[in-house]
Amino acid sequence: MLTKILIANRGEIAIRIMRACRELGIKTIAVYSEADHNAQHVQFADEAVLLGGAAPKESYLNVEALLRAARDSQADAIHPGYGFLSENASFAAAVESANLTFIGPSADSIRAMGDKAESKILMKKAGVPTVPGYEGLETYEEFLKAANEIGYPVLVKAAAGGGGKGMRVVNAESELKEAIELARSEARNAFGDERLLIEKYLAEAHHIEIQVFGDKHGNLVHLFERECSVQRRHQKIIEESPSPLLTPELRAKMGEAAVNAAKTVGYYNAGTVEFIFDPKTQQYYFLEMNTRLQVEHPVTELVTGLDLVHWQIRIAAGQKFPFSQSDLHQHGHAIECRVYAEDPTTGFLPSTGKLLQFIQPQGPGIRVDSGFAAGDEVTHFYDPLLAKLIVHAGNREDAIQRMQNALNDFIVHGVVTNMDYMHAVLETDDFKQGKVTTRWVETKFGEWSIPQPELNALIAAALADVVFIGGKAQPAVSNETDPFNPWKQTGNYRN
Ligand code: MV4
Repeated sequence: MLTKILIANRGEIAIRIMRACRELGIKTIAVYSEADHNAQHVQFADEAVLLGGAAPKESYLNVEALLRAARDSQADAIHPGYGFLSENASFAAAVESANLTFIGPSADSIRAMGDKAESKILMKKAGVPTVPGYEGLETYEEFLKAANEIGYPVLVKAAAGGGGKGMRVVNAESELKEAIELARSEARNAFGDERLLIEKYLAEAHHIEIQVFGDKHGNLVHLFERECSVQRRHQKIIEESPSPLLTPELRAKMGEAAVNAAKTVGYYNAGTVEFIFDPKTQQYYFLEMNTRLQVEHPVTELVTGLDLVHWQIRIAAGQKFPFSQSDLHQHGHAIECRVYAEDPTTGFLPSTGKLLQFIQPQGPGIRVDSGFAAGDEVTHFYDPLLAKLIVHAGNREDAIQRMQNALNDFIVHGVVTNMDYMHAVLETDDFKQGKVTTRWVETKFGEWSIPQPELNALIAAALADVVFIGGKAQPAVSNETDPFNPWKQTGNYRN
């Protein structure tokens, strides 16, 4: 078994991974940038190593510094979390070459799935349904012929891309030429690779993904689906499991397709196969595979009762995954809301500053994964994700209600958050009926505006912040007669 793991990440996911390590009796090493000296993930770890400057390239993307930190602190494995280097095949290979265990799939699996054109070709060969379209086209004439054959609207995607980067919808022939040129230069700038693919655009579809899990002995299962259709600019905001759309038959078929997709690249550890699902035709198509632990993995954990990070670590250490497909079941309903420090009234610009209050909701069926505490600074250097609020209940309706109550109970002062916005999404009939497609937020939920808080609420919030001095919770009235008062000071109390 592994004894000491370096977590090559920050924020909530670093802490999430460290929790799992502690539970398994494994020591943890945090890494951090100059902007993260006082970050929660640094305080949570057994040891911490400074990588470099605030810019990700100098710190969390700095392969040399990470490998040096692992060697100097005698780690035996590296967990990459999500984002940063988690889907970098060269990094995975470099970790293994340094005689460390990479907690994730093989470098070859990451590489095979990293290229959207190559992975699509692989999937077609394996019989996994893909969206009708073409790879490997070059001239405008070739694209024109393909588009006419497919039928508009079509979608032009960067072959090297993923997550929606370099993607362009083309509604008619008149838009095709410009779309190809724009997508090409975007792809060249973002990935240094201008190859494009073209396919049918499914406008009213759901984004449904299947969690897969495999060990290094050839066992591979799926852990059911997550519905992730509530997105803005390719950033998911609400995820849930089960999907309100899937029948048991469809779920089984998609699960099987996902397992086949993963087997094609000899996959082990945690992975996610993304599908686009057309509710009209009930057809599902492979989009891409994410070869990492995902942000929304807690939804699957609550519904299956499995700790995915525990199993990632055990599998990386060579253990067998002991469950077969028939052992796995979905229990109840889970929803995740991503609480971002961003302002819905400014087009969701990041909102930075000191967290004057940060009081997390509690109660049965409520989980909060966060990398922040009151007094912390939210900076512009990194993702503005403050916390993931995850609820679990017996059924979808109860889970929605539980989430709305938990959002109401989550107190954040000092930065603006998207919590009111998410509360309003959960309140709509479309969401309650499970009718939210990938374009719903941006096309049908545009007119939402922030409700004005009551004056009394503003006064109460302002008073609450006044007693919050220097980032430390302090009582409004200091009780100097209490011998155990942690704030008791000699001399002048005010600072
Ligand atoms: C699509 C699609 C519809 N048709 N492909 C988005 C990110 C990447 N994983 C692939 N994505 C999509 N591919 C076809 N052929 C819809 C999406 C998509 C999406 C598109 C526009 C706006 C929001 C979206 C959210 C999720 C998926």
